[in-house]
Amino acid sequence: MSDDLDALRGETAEALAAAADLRAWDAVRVGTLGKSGRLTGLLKGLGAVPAEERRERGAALNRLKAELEAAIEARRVSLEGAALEARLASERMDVSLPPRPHAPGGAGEGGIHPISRTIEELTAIFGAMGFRVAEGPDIESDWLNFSALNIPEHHPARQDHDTFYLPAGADGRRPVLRTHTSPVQARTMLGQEPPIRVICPGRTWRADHDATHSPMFHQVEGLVIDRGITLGHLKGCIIDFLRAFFGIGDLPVRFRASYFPFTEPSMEVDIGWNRKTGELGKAKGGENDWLEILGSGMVHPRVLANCGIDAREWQGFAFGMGIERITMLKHGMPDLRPFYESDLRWLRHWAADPLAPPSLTEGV
Ligand code: 2U9
Repeated sequence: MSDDLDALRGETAEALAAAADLRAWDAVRVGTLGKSGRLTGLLKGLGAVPAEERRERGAALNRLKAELEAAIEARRVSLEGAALEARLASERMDVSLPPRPHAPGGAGEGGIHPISRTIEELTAIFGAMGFRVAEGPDIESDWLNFSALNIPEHHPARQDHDTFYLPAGADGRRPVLRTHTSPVQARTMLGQEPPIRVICPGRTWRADHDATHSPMFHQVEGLVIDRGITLGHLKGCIIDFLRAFFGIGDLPVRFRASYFPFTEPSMEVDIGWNRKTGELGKAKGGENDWLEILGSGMVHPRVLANCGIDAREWQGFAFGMGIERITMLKHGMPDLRPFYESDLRWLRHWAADPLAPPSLTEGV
């Protein structure tokens, strides 16, 4: 073989060995096999070679081309393998390490929305009392949202709820956006045997919009069904929950007779607060006042029957409250509207630390 081909083979091998990364490798490839590359130049010059040498030189050039192509490709494979190894080594992480609160892109840059945090707290507090969480759809039949709960067709409560109705389905009945989470309890009773202990947090809808009402808001309702359940169980459960949630061990709690179609007897529940400062708890002097916080009662026997439960064997209590309302009261938030406005300044101010799990006795 001619000296120039030997030289090209040797120099290309050296240049490939010296190419430490894929950029340098590509420069060697282009300089050899590219349009103006050395080998391409030699191939182009074949026409000028005397006819008697051309055949032999052409065959030698083609052998060299195949050889160089193979050497260049082999070097690419080895450089890519080394680059991958280096990346794997530099990006290795120990998933068993505890999270760092302020790692870039880590937990320090995100937060839990106050509604989500309240739901976590409700879950923790009621979970410790043996409740589990049940969920259901936002779109409900009017039977589950109203009729099963002893709110018949022309009952004024249907108007009180300012219901969003959807177009009628095949059965001619209009589905609704649930006006409370009560249909989730009805579904739970229809779907499982007692005893039952559930809380049902979730989105609810009413056609109402002002400083203290949003058309979409959140409720949590609870239901206990067991043998021998009395008003005493209801009172103990609610008092324990309110004192744990607001973190005030001696929070005054008052039960006041009221009316709901789905419970009998029914009671509204008030907590003590300071009329002047708005602080929750026992106020000093004459500044004590009561603040309504939730509704409750013993499940109406007709509701039990509608949901397939024999009221002679099983009794139960239920309660319901607004999640925004208890969140605002707990943290002293003045306005409901920013909950849904996605204003980062508000979110950063009120967001909860995702690394601090809710405790069973969270302080205010
Ligand atoms: C079933 C049986 C009984 C749920 C209850 C209340 C009392 C109540 C409102 C308070 C303010 C909701 O956020 S609010 O608008 N709720 O006062 N809810 S008892 O009773 C039920 C539910 C389902 C099957």
